[in-house]
Amino acid sequence: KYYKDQQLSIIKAPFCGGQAKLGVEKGPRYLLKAGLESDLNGLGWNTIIESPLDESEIRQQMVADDPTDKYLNAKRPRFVGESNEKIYNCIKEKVLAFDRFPLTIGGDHSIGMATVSATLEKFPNAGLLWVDAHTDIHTIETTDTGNIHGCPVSFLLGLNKNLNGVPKSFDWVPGNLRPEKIAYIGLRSVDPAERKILRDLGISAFSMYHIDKFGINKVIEMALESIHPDTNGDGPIICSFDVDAIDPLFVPATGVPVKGGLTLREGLFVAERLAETGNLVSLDVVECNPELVTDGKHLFDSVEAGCAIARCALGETLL
Ligand code: NNH
Ligand code: MN
Ligand code: MN
Ligand code: MN
Repeated sequence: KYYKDQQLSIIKAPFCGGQAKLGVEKGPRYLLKAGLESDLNGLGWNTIIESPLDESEIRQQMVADDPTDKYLNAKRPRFVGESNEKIYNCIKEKVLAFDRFPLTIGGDHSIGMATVSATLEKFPNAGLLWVDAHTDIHTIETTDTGNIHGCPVSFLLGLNKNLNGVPKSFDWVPGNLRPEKIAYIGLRSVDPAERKILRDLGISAFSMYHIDKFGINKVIEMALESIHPDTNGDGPIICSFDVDAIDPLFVPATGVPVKGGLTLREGLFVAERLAETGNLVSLDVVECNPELVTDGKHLFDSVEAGCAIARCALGETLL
């Protein structure tokens, strides 16, 4: 509906600087090694791969650990800001400018500030569905861990704009997403400062409690209606899918696992429902860390779940 006939770009975003654990930069390579591109081609997509960041350079920069790259508690603001600017420019200039669907594979979730910002410029009316165990809405001042993968939503909302001394590396972020256009699904780990932001801004948030209470189908309908209230949920949708939304029983290879999450089916149902709407304009699949496993089955399960989210959202199970 929103793009030329099944033209797809897979943007590899091998970034790890938004959190502390090495290995998440390997996510894109592992998802592709598992056959993601040919699976999507099998669904009729014409695929190009974009590589705005170099995996080994990113890893080296992370290991080198520049101690001057800090802002208050926040770790590596320059590394995060500059790397994300590259992803943002790539998506704008090489993907969206050619009317291609952006599927961005991470990488840690800080990259959501780049992918969502880029897509919003093409679809200003789009709503954002953030599927995650966490809200990732800390400001650069409230973050207790200092990990900026817990902050991308605050950047999208422009909450870091009027703070003193925020590094220039984030100047490219438009930060004009309105809080009414966001809905969360899958929450079960929200820090006190994040809870306050959610409440103050009145952001729609569906936690695991709501999923148990209403069922995943009803929750998705409520989430879509809340981001597109005037059209009964109909309108462009950006989905940023953190694999840690799904229970660690199914996706153990992720940096901040939280028990009590979505079943694999519930996670895939979200993706399938998005495909069914025909309204999906951008998808991220992030936070798969192939290094955080103790056996091969855990690795296979986690990578396969990431691929399945992308396949389902791009139409695999539409009949
Ligand atoms: N809220 C925590 C923090 O700010 C955890 C964020 N971790 C995530 N988010 N994986 O998706 O550090
Ligand atoms: Mn996240
Ligand atoms: Mn998360
Ligand atoms: Mn096992």
